[in-house]
Amino acid sequence: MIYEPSVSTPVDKMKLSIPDMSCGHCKATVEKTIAAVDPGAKVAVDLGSRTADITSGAATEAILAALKAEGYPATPAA
Ligand SMILES: [Cu+2]
Repeated sequence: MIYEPSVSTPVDKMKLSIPDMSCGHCKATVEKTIAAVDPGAKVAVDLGSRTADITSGAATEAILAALKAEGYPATPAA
């Protein structure tokens, strides 16, 4: 049986490269910023590779704009 979660908004997975993220404080700021855009977003920050895996119904552009405003310019990572 195929499990199909029922969601009211389209949810996308995205991976972002956030090169200016270097410590736990940055990680917290990035998580807080993304939560401000989409409180339901799931965020997994990897400080080692300076990337974040995000599952969110928010537009990628909205998240990128919010991160840039907080001082963490990000780009979609492959
Ligand atoms: Cu930091």
